[in-house]
Amino acid sequence: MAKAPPAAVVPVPARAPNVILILADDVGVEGFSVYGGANPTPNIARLASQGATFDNAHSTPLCSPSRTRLMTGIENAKNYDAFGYLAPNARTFAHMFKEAGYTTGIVGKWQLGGNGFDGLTGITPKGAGFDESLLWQERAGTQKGSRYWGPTLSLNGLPKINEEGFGPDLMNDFALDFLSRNKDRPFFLYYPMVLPHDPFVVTPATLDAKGPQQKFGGMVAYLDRLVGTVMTRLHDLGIDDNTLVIFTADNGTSQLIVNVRGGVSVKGGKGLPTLNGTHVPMIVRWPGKVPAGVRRSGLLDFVDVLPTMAEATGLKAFPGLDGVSQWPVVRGSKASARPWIFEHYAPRWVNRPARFVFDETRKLYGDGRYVALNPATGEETPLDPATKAERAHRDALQRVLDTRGDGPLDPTRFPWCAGETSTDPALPATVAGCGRNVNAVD
Ligand SMILES: [Ca+2]
Repeated sequence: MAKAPPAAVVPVPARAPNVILILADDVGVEGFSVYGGANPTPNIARLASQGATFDNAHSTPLCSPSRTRLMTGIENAKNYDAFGYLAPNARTFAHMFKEAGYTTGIVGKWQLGGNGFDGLTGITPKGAGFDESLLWQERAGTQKGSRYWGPTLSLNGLPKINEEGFGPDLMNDFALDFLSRNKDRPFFLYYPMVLPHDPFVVTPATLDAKGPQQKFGGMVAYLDRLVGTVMTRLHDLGIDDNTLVIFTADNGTSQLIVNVRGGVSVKGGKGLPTLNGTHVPMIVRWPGKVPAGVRRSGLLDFVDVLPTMAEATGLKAFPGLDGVSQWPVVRGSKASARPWIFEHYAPRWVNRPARFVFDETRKLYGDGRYVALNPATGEETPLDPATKAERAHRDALQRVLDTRGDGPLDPTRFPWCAGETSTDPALPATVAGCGRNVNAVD
């Protein structure tokens, strides 16, 4: 008997819109001038001046949980199994585009193939729906190598060790080449940049930078410059008006870095379930389709990105997602698409787990802490819900926490300490630690 033919790919029209999703690594809103930050980032400001900028968009506090959430449109309680890992059977936004006939590419950081400590082997870029890839940390553990100078990369699944060169440049060259090669057919490019994550290094444009703070500033400026080259290439290829571009970041800035935003010093909150851990840039640009230079105040959760891209391009999002489309908010026909954001944050990697829910003004943590939010400064101020209105507000958030059905938080923080002596005899080494840090953990 003849084998069944492979599932037919529905041909997309040649003029179906392209999509580029750029994800910076470890930089909150305070890192960008368009959000009032002191770092000069003119290219990202220009992107914002040509599109819609969300003032209240949130990732999770850490790399892997954010990537899982962004790529699948599903809340972490349901499909986040370990740090540096995404299950091989996961359905991602790349599948959505690929199954619609798009050419799909990814360049930058992967970190989903397994963390090397728990025996789990995660999804491959190909398995996640990407036709082409140039990635750092496609495999975990000791094989990671450098992402910056002389980077250790994988090209379409095969090792590509570079003795020299600056990783972000090599990756950006791949991105630009991908755009040029695919200008005549619909494409999806996911560009999870490695910048400006630590280690803080000099860039080709800031070879004299000294100290983490100055180096970080140079890395953000370099990131901005690379985004500018992507936009220039789109323009030069004549596909500017047929391409949706989204720029965001995967979590707050490193806790080692202090940025100035609107004259206020903002300490990075990466890893923490606070505003400075989750408040990230989100800029959506598509000339002719998205109004230019507008701000959006409604809440946006990373789970919303997949359904938003689906509605924008006329594709069908998978059923059962936790995200909602923000496309009506992007376009301006609606002020807000969601009343709250809930996160089940159990990274199983260094940082303490927490559950929390927040709306535009208040946040309630699973341990009962109730705080007022100031997204402009990142401050969270503890509140005593003494008034009737405040009690009602708190109760409404409590109902969200009570109805998530997400189960207890996994307390694991140091998976590499399994089987070693705990620093606290009352707790397992995977919870309390074993006095051994893992370098360059993410
Ligand atoms: Ca990150």
